[in-house]
Amino acid sequence: MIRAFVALGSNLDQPAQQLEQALAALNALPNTTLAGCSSFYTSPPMAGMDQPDYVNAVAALDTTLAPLALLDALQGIETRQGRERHTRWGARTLDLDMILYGDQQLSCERLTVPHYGMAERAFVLIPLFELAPDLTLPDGRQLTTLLAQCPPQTLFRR
Ligand code: A4P
Ligand code: MG
Repeated sequence: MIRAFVALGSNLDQPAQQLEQALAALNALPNTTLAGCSSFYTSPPMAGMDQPDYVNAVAALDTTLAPLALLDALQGIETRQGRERHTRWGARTLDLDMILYGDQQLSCERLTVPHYGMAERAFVLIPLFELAPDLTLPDGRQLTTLLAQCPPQTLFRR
């Protein structure tokens, strides 16, 4: 069994409900249990983009799915919740990013884990800290160190 962490984000079509629906879908995945979820947080879009605010959270999964099978499952949930891919960083009904897959470091065309942007994203690090305050990344860095170094961002706990 691997403990994986998934970041959830939405800024279209009732974002908090999108996250609730996604959590139910994650819990229903084969060979996977939803082990926990952080609080939901509201934040403005990164890089001052002209979009609605996001709702973000992080979920903990216990799974025996292989990394690419889990990615397929996450993308299936995104698609079923009406995700359309137009532009990178575009507004979306649901984004599911695989933040961590156990202590594995993976890099292939479809999947880079740990997720490339996590260290710069307070909307990932703060909810992750709720679930796993003592976490150490596969490269040995402490989550608390990443949090201390993360650029300041406006984030409201809902
Ligand atoms: N991919 C590679 N590694 C991973 C991974 N660890 N998890 C590949 C998930 N996918 C991964 O993703 C593009 C491709 O990345 C996938 O086909 C997959 O094979 P995507 O979800 O189709 O496209 P995207 O989400 O538009 O791109 P990206 O780079 O994932 O966007 P981000 O980085 O997720 O940024 N502001 C706030 N406040 N909150 C947010 O949640 N999110 C974004 C999106 C922008 N601004 C935000 C937020
Ligand atoms: Mg994404």
